Amino acid sequence: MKTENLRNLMNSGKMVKVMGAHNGLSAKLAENAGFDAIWASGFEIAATHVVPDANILTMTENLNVAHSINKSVSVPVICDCDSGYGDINNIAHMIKEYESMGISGVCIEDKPFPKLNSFLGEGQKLEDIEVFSEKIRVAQETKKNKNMVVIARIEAFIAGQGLSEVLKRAYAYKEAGADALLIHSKKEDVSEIYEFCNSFNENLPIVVVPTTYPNINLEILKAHGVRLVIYANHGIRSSVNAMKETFENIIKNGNTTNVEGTISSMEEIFRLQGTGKLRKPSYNLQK
Ligand code: SPV
Ligand code: MG
Repeated sequence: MKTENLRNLMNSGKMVKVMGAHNGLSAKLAENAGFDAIWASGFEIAATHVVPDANILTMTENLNVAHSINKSVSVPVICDCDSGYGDINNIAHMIKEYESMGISGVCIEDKPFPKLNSFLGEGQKLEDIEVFSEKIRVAQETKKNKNMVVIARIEAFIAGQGLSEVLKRAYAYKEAGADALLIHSKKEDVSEIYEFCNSFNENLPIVVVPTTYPNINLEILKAHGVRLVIYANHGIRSSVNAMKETFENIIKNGNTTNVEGTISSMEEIFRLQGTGKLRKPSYNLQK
């Protein structure tokens, strides 16, 4: 059902707004704020384990978090599956596992295993086009639910390549059966995305992650064929700042008086936990 929702959203013509999350609570807050879907972010999940976003965590560790996220929200969840945790056999296993957990979409990027976060260092290595195309084909052949979305993520701009390499990959991955293309860019403006959209002559939903180019206009992006926008890391970045300030303030003052006005109330957390839905037993045992 959620999977069908994601596919319908993607084809609805409206911009699908997706927020990154790293656990059930952050996903719930995103849903409550009005986001259409959740991005189970590899970067955020790695950060919450205090390890680099470099395939240090296993597929199962990421999947466990994604499962917890999926159970916490009613909107669809798209999982960041890095480069698919290995070769085509790892991809087939991954799709079976993610599908069995009710995950609505997976995103696989065209970098070799182990991947490195796109914003780390220059000269990132790209996977061979044929190797990656086969990963997409195998992902599509493996899934049982035809609505499950497989997003092919193109890292050629990230690796410092030009438009022709990005286009070559985009046509190859479309041919291999990708349901959508994530065009990643680390430029400080949206120019590479528009450059791609203006040259790509296929009707396939485009996904963007505006981390380094925050100043986007959703209407203009939509007019260029962008259908999903993923705000990939703003949850973890806002919570780290908030916790740092609170913790430092408490260490300095030895009490929590100064922070009580800025932190959430216990009642708000009780609400988020669904405490009000706890059942009262019908029996009344007298001691
Ligand atoms: C993530 O959120 O883990 C992503 C997006 O893959 S990025 O950090 O931009 O690579
Ligand atoms: Mg990632």
